[in-house]
Amino acid sequence: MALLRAWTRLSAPIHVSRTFSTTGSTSSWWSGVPLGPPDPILGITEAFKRDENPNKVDLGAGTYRDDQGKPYVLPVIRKAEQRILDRKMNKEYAGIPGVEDFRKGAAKLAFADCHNESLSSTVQTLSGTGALRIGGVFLQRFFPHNKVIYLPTPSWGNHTPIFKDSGLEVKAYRYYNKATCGFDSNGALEDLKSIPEQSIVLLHACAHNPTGVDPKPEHWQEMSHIIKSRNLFPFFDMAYQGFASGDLNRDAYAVRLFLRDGHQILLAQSFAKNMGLYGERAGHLTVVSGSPDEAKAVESQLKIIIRPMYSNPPINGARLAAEVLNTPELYDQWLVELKGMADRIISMRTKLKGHLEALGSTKDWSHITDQIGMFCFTGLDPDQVARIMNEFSVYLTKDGRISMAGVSSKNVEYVANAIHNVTK
Ligand code: IK2
Repeated sequence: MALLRAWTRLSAPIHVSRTFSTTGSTSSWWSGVPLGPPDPILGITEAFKRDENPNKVDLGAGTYRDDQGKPYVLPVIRKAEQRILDRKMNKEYAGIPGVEDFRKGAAKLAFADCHNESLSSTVQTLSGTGALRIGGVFLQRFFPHNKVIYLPTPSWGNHTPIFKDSGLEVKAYRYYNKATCGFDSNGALEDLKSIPEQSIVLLHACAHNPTGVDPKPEHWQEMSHIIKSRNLFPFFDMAYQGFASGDLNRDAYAVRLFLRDGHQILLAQSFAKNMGLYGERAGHLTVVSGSPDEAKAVESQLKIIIRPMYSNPPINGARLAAEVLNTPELYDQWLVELKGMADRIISMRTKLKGHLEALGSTKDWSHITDQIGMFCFTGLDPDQVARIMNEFSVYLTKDGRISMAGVSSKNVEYVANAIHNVTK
């Protein structure tokens, strides 16, 4: 009690000092701070929470739900958690580049036999976002040419702020064809051919967010060729390995192709979706160099970037992921559970399209099943999005993106009916 009284006395002047007189009027240090807009993706979840309609459906944020609509912790993660607990490990700092077993496992998962360890600098990051940000700052400091990054149109909404805040200039290349709801291969290839040489190009390795539209292998081959011959630098964002097709190797096709074609790349990985480690923030960044000495220098600079930002990364998520990646029995179990998540999403795509057709929709919904991964770019325009939210309490992003992971056996018919009503 005495301590509390002392604290109250001590803290009082601090509070008073925040309100002060400048030009005769009372002001605050923060009176000039403008109110920012809500996050375009996470703001949807907030609106969903406020809605009292019992039939409401949240298809905004990209987080996996089971068929009961519940958040899903993979049983293999529970098992890994128990094994780690049983070991009674200490809580020491991991060191600036993070948990070593995790870094080794993450690089192997992405690159398989295309991996030359002595040429790679790797660091554990604060999930995929952190990998993009550390990579962005590294490019801003050390990319020897145009500090401009070209993003596909559209791209994940956070890419532009991440790279702008990293100090890069952000430009765009064509990617999505609105007319076909598919990949704009002509537009993308044409733009890649005209981007100024020695610029940076961001590529979604698989399960493109927000469109769900991926280039075919032959498109990737052509893109790799153009990017090489035009002396562009590829930065891969791989947030969905295994989550797109259910097959880790298939989803890593583009990354491995580029390595085999002799590109030096940057790769951002996230374990949020494929291991369900969202809030654990387990991510990874690799920079591929031209020689082992270069790789050492690059790693030293990555550490210099990280140290004043957050010093070193959290250990729990990385330990969990490492346990799964490096224990054969757990790894095999993970493959099954990962495929289970991918297959449930694929089956919801088929059901959603089927219900729309059964309701008599005359529109072509084949893009729902052609697209891949967590998201479906429905083609709903902003008015239709506003209507489906207001009239049916189905929440999605303004660009018409729905998270297929939020569609379940229980709500798929309701969602189809809502889409049909606003599009007929
Ligand atoms: N890169 C891409 C392309 C992503 O989609 C994400 C995750 N986005 O998920 C939220 C949403 O779009 O609704 C990331 C990177 C980074 O995710 P994290 O930082 O959680 O690993």
